Amino acid sequence: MDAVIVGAGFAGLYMLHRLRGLGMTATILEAADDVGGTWYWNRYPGARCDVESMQYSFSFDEALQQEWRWSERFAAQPEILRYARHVADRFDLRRDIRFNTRVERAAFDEAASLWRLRTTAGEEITARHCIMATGCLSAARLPDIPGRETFRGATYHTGRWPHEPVDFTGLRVGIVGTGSSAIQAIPVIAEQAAHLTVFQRTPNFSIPSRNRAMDDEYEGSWKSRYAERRRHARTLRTGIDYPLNPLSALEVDADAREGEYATRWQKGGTAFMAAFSDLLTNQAANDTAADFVRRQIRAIVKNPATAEALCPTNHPIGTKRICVDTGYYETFNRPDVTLVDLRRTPIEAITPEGIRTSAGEHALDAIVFATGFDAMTGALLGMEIAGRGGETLARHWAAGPVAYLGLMAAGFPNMFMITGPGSPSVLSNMMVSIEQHVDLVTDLLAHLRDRGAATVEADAAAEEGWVRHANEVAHRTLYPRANSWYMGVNIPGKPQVFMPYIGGVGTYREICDGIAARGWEGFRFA
Ligand code: FAD
Ligand code: N01
Repeated sequence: MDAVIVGAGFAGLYMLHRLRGLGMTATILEAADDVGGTWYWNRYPGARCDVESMQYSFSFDEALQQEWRWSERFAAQPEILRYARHVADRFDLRRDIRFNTRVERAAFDEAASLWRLRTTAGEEITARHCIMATGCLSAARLPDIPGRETFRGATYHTGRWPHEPVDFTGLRVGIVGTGSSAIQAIPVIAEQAAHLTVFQRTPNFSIPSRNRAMDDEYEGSWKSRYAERRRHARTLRTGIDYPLNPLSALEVDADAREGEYATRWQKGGTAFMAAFSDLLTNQAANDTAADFVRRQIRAIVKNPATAEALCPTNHPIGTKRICVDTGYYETFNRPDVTLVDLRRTPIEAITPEGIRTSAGEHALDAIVFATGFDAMTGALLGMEIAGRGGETLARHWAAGPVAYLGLMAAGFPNMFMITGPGSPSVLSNMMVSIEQHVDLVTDLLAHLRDRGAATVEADAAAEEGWVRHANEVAHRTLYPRANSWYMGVNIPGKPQVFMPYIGGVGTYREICDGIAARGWEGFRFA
């Protein structure tokens, strides 16, 4: 086989399609029993995208983007999963996907110039190229709370939600976490459960989605010039086409600033963070946006103590992934929803009956862990990956992930990581970043073939230079000030480095295109 791809999310699907276009033989190995990745696993109530569906979708095929119809501004998980399945069927991808196949080891055989992959079933698969499309947010993480196994009721993780319906009717439900997943799930679970207790350690900023049914006019405004709008989005910092204000928050007067925030709050969605150009680089500018959102929280939540507990104060707005919700803050006005502020009363243990904090026990029938992921590196390091000389990726990344362009790690020939650490990935519309990386790998493989080489590999100096650059750019922003999963802080013992590339999707693309145009500088061919 020419190539083996690990993962059948959007990245793996598009990669397979492009490799076939090159005339290469390729197979996807996928742990799940269907395609979809994120949208296969994250079936929790309320799960939906926060990049508008007209943009959170593939752009590589004009007929596909014209024919598919989204029912809402932000599609819900079942619809996005249907879309992934449609793509797999439309491009006849399933015949080269092996489901229920988890890769546990991938090793480069230097003598044969081949990757040898081993599955948990003990099977060996070999291929010239190995493409990791294993996802940035696919290694779900349960918290290390003592007594977790002793709980008598049902437990769930948002990122490993069961396929059969979960009915919380009449139950006392507890949810641990208040990140994006929890913020989407809480309003929906609250409607069903007899009582919902939200265990919050760090409050998060959330913007209303103002989700609505798709209207023909809006859909038409995209579809009538889809290719052009997609091209434009690729040049932008986040890969999302929404109104960007070029002004600083500090160069307009207070009324104008308030007006801008109010308009964006009313329109909803992550475009709020594009209200001014310096919200993520200037603390004083950022404070104005954070203050605005805190005022909205206090206006929505009727109980002043609860409102105060929900107000984030320990990180600049946007430096943890901004959340987008449907009725999140309003949910705390329900008589059957309780907020437990873990900063005041930390969790001591999970007991057979519920969750015990320093203030006492909360009796529960079910617990939902919305506790996130070992992001960006978790799925990769969940396998044993060995490159030249048996060097493992775990050792190579002992001080934090390093990779040239976030695409290839030095010493790991012919192994590519789609949206790997050091690329814009999670800071962007991931569909744009996935397509860009897959196209880049396709071009690189075509180049390799044209020059008659067997291997391509990142140069160690190029890798070091890229990591230095990525760090410099990150430290020009406010992002490293937050204890976020971008920094690896949520995983005990994980090296704390800012993992995604923050230079912007458009800039990153220009850099990659320049490198390719100059004969793939920083890559070694043999
Ligand atoms: P994934 O979809 O994560 O797919 C990776 C696949 O690899 C999985 O199917 C997994 O089972 C498989 N795999 C991993 N390890 C192995 C192994 N060892 N062996 C075999 N198979 C393996 N991004 C946005 O841009 N906009 C959004 O609105 C948005 N919403 C999100 C909502 C949620 C709830 C989450 C969790 C993430 C969201 N994201 C969003 C990010 C999302 O992960 C990406 O947009 C995108 O779906 C990633 O696709 P992928 O193919 O790279 O990875
Ligand atoms: O995970 P998270 P997520 N005790 O890591 C808490 C994407 N996504 O699944 O902040 C108590 O953000 C933790 O608290 P703290 C998006 O990129 C997108 O919600 O560590 N609490 C935090 O509140 C997102 O960023 C959408 O103090 C504990 C929460 O659990 C990423 O996926 C929807 C704890 C984890 O939040 C991850 O989001 C969903 C403990 N021991 C996901 N351990 C969209 O809307 C952890 N926590 C598109």
